[in-house]
Amino acid sequence: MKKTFFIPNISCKHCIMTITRELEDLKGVDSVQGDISSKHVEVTWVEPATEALILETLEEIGYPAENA
Ligand SMILES: [Cu+2]
Repeated sequence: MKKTFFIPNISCKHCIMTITRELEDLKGVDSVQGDISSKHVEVTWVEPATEALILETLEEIGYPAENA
């Protein structure tokens, strides 16, 4: 699965680093590519990771995603 999430709280490279680290910790997440200016993060994953789990994790770490 591959999806781009819009994360309004992204403001600098540290936000991208935090999001990348936390999402890559999830089993099944293959890659995380963030872009500061567009506030978009592209995530590639396989099971057991799920979109719901990714959204939940983003919420927990203070970077809730909105529909792009
Ligand atoms: Cu930041």
